[in-house]
Formats: sequence, structure tokens, C-alpha cells
Amino acid sequence: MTPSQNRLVTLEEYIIQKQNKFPGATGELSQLLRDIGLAAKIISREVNKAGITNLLGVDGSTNVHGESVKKLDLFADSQLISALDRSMITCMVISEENDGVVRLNSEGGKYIVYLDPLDGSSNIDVNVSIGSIFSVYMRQPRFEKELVEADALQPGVRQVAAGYVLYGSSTILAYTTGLGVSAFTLDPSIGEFILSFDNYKIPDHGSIYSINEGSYNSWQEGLKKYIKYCQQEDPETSRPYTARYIGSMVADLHRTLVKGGIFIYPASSKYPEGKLRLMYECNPLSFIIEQAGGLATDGKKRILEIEPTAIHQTSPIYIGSPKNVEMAQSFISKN
Ligand code: P6P
Repeated sequence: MTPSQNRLVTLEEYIIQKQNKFPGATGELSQLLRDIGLAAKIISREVNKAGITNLLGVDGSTNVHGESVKKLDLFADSQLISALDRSMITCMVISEENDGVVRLNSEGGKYIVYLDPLDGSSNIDVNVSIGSIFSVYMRQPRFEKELVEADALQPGVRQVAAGYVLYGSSTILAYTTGLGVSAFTLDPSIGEFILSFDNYKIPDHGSIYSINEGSYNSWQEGLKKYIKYCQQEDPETSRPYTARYIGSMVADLHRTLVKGGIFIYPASSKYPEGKLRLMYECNPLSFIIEQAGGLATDGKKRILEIEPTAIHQTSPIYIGSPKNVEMAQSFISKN
């Protein structure tokens, strides 16, 4: 290996290298991704010492979904929004922590960004991995100049970038702009995200299923049969599968990306439309998984083709290795 081949590649360098593949690139999307990278470093620092800096616990308010808001949720939300605001290329942010759209200083900014600033926050106080999720759209050209919420209601296939930050045993940032999925690991000693995996490909089949089985009784019959199928002995199809469920979508999704298998958050009697948010959980993570060769549906339809009608709407999700998602769908389509 020549020195240049084994030289560390930082997130900033990688973004510029990829940008150079787009002759017409203005560098604005690259700047937006760097903004998110900066906010991620600051959030990672606070997540890793939350117990010391009195950032654990709830702040007393509830979000649009009626969930108690953690102090770190609000910290992450403010860091990401202010980082995006500074570079004046994002006109509007929609975040789990804000009921309506957040208009930024740059009314003329060309990007709209969805955020789940700190996903899985119920795990914060018990030191389990949590994550940030982002999804980027171009503002659609319209005759009217005034920004409206409808500008943000675009199907997932129109995302120009998406990614997540996983605050786990290490802090990993993974993203895609449609040219594959790459991951960067934060080296706190130099404050840089370093390329750790270039162009992920999810295994075609995996022997891990990930679902909250506590809701078993509220599932449709086909899903119950699929999970029972996963639990039967069959060495031919690497069953019984292993069950893994962290309760932080970013952590469960990253494991699924790396090891294969399937993550499911289904519709149920408690969540008839599913619990996970389409625009800032399902769409960005579906873009990532599809770029790595996986599948993501709501049990019937490709997640990325769902036409949104509300910025905080939810969706059921079946996401992971192609063979696992197809097998699950074959069971649930029967009833
Ligand atoms: P449950 C976290 O609150 C979250 O939005 C996702 O990160 C996670 O996958 C899911 O909800 C966990 O939900 O109902 O299993 O606790």
C-alpha cells in the first residue's frame, strides 16, 4: 500500500472528492453535509458526558407526538438547526421537536431538511445507543415565492441526501447522496470523522429479525405467522433466527445494514398507521438501505414512493435484506 492509499480520509475530504464527480456542483450540498458533521461532533461530545453535565432526564415538555422531551433532544435540535442556519443554504427545517416548519434566515436557501435530532431518546438515561437522522430535499421551483409547508411534502424518492449519526460504542456518521452509502467514525482525539466503510452493501439475506415482540397480540395474523416461521428450526434457511431489538431505530438499522436481516415496526391496534415517522425516520433510512442494495416497504408499497400528506405522518416499515423483506411480505400479503 502506498502512503496515499492508506492515508486517513476525513469526512470533509470525502465530501469534496464526491462533489468533484458532479461537474455542475456548487458546493452547497457539500457545505450542508459539513454543517451536519459539525453539529454531530458537538452532540456526540454532550451525549458522551450527559450524566455529568446535567443533560439527562426530561425537560418537562412533550413533542408533537405526545412524547416527553429529553433535555438532550432539545440540545441536539438546537445544534443541528443553528448549524444549518449559519451556512444560509437551507430555507426550512422540519424536526420531530417542532410542531410546525422552522423557517431559517435564508428564505432563498435551496434545501429543505428533515431532522430527528435524537432518535431513541428513551434510551438516553440508560446509556443505550441513540442517533440523529437527517433527510435533505431541494426546494421545488414554484411561481409563489412564499415558503409554505407544502414545499416540504415530497416523496422520499426526491431526497438528494440522507443519513444518520449513531452515538454508540463509537460515533458513526453514515450518509448517501445517491452514490452509495459510506460511514465515518469519529476520532475524538483529532475531532474528525474518518472514513471507516466505503460503499456498504447489505447481505442479500440475514438471520436476524428485529421487532418489539411485546406488541405480538396487536399484530395482523400474517406477521404473527412470519415471526413464528423465523423461530422454527431449519438449517437450510439459517433458522431459527436470532432476535435483536435495541429500541433505537438508528442502532437497529445500522446493525441490519452491516449484518443483514430485517427490522420491522408494523401497524398495530396501538399504532394503526405505524409509529415511526415517514419523513424523518422511514424515508432517510430507506434511502440508505436501498442504496446499499436492500428493500424498504410499508408491508405493501415502497416507502420512498409514499406521497406524504403531513410532515409528521407515520408509516409501518419492513426494512433490510431483500430476501428477508420479500419473505415477510409473502406472509403478510396472505392476511
Ligand atoms: P417501541 C424511538 O422512540 C423510536 O422512535 C425508534 O427509534 C424505535 O425504533 C422505536 O421508537 C421504538 O418503539 O414502541 O418499540 O419502544
